[in-house]
Amino acid sequence: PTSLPRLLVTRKLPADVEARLARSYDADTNPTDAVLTADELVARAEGKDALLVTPADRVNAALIVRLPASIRVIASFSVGYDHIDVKAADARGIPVTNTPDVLTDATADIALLLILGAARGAAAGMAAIRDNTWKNWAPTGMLSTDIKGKRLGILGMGRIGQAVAHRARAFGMTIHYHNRKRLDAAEEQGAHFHATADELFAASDVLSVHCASTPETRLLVNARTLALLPRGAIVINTARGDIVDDEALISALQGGHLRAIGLDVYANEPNIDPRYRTLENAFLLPHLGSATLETRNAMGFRALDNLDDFFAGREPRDRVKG
Ligand code: 8YV
Repeated sequence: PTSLPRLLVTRKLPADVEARLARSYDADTNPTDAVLTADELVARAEGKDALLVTPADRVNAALIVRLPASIRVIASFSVGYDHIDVKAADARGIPVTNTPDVLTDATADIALLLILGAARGAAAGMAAIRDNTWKNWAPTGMLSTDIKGKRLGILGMGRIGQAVAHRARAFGMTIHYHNRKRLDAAEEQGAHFHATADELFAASDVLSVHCASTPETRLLVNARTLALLPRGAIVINTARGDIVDDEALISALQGGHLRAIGLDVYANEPNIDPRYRTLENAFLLPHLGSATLETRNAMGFRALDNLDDFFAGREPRDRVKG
C-alpha cells in the first residue's frame, strides 16, 4: 500500500478533525494544548511531509530555514497568517494555506457581542451581580448607551468586516469603513467609504478592527489616531492585538476620551497587559472569535481539504501569498 503523507499536527484539534486526519495521514499529533518550542517543532518535523500549525506557533523565517527538506506544505488552522513568514516559506517552495470563510460568522458574532457588551456596560453589570453590589433598580442607575443610530467604523472591510456590517445594520447602526480598496456597490450596501483610516476614525462612534496584522497595520490604533475618534467613542478588536497600541488605548479609556473598549485579541496573548484586568468599562474575552465546536471543526476540515488538495497534486484552494 502507498504510504500516507506524514503530518505533524502542533496542537490538539477537535476529535472529529483528528478522526478525519487519522484516516488520510500518518499523523504525529499533540495530545495536549501545550505549544511546542521552536526546537521541539523542528525536531518533530523531521521526516514529515506537512505541518498543521496554529497562530500560537511562530513559524518565522528563523524556524522555516531550520525545517527539514521533507516539509513540502504548511497548513494553518486559522484565517490570520501573520504568525507565518510566507515569503520565507515561498523562498523554500513551501506553500502556506489558511482557513477563510468558515469562521467569518462566528467571529462576526463575537464582534457584535463585544460591541453590545462594551456599549451596554455588560462587564460592570456582571461585576455588580457577582460582587453583590446591586442593591436596587434606579432610574439613573448604571446608564450606558444605545448602539442604534450610532456610526460603526469598520477598519478593514474583508469577509469578517462585511459580516459585522450585516449584523450591525440590523441593530440600527450606520456603517462606515476604510479598506485598501473600495468595495463594489453590492458588497458596500450603502456603507460610507473613507479613503484613509484617519477619516474613518473621525467618523466613528464605534471603531471595530477587522484588518489583517501586517507591517502597514501594526499599531494603527495609536495615540494619534485614537485622538481622532469623537469623545466617548468605543473601540473593538477581534482581529489581532498588535494592531492596537495598548498604552494608548488604556490611556484613552482611563482619561475618559473613550467610553468603553471590547477586546477579544491582545498583544502577546495570553500574557496580556495586566492593566486590562482592572480597567473599568472594558468588556474582555480570551480570543473566542472562532471558538465554537462547529466552527473549529469546519476550520480543521478546511485545513485538511487544503492538505488533501496538495497531496493530490492540486493547487490548494486557500494558498496565501507573501
Ligand atoms: C484563532 C484566529 O487563531 O483564525 C484566526 O486567525 O485568530 C482564530 O481563529 C483560532 O483560535 C485558531 O487558533
